[in-house]
Amino acid sequence: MKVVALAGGVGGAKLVNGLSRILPFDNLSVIVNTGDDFRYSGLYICPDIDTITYTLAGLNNPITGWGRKDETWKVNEERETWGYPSWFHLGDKDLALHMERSRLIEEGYSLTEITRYFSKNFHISQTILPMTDSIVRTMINTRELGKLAFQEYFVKHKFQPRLTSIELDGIQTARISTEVEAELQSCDLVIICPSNPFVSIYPIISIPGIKRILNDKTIIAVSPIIGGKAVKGPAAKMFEELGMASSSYNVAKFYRGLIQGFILDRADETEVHLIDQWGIISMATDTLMSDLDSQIRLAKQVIKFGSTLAKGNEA
Ligand code: FO1
Repeated sequence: MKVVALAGGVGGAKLVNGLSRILPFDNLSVIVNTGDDFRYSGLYICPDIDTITYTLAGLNNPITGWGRKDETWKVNEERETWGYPSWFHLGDKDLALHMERSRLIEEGYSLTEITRYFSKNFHISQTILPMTDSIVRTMINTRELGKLAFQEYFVKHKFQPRLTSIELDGIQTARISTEVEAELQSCDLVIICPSNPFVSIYPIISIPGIKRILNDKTIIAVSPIIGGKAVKGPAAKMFEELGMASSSYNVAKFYRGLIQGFILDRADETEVHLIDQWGIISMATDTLMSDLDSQIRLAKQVIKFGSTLAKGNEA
């Protein structure tokens, strides 16, 4: 069974890592959010692509979830002595990757080509694809500070300003790449990873060509909310600021019309019958991925559940 996973950063990377241990490498592709990408210190940074890449290469920092393990910070420290406002921390090895990507972008290579080259360099066999080669930027409108680019909101202001709405600059003219189109067309199952629905998944499913293909696919989503709380990041806070309770039920509601299946944590099992009412088949299991074993265990359950739905849709 050919699987495409839609993913943002850390939460997505954990499930993708589990999937990579149980599926043949040529049966797994990951389409990654690039709405968080930005230029910093003159460099082209793609945080979510890099988190997925480092994770599949076994090089990710297990404490932060982003960046490299066994990292040094000499360049960052040196720049801080010059008074450089380094609110976004770049380790030395990570920096080398951003420098190389920036050089290749300057030379005219697409993000899809560069991501493939990096994967090859790190001996990753699965396919990692940016959601688009067009420039789409997630902008966060806030009560206190107005419109902020995603990383300013997320890292610089530690997602403290209150969100009023989200905009995707460039979305109207964004184009699906031939690689994303081919992977989606040929897959049997799409898995929406337990990433933030608003800022990690919404940008991907908003790319005009992607949305069109998804309408014909079997899609299941895994909730990033457990017992009303986000495992990491601002998802729970965003639900509340947008006037909704932070719950798996509201995650399923957000994906209503797109997904056929939904996986939520046992802590939220009482929400299953509410979600089923919308014709979404849901399943409760342990969704917290605190180590490799739990990533693999969840991945197995996701594939088993997804296969049943995909076969049902074929019949
Ligand atoms: N997140 C932080 O909270 N602080 C950082 O200094 C930081 C640096 C960073 C460098 C490279 C990279 O690929 C990711 C980095 N992140 C950092 C994570 C990133 O900003 C977010 O986790 C994602 O954009 C949200 O998915």
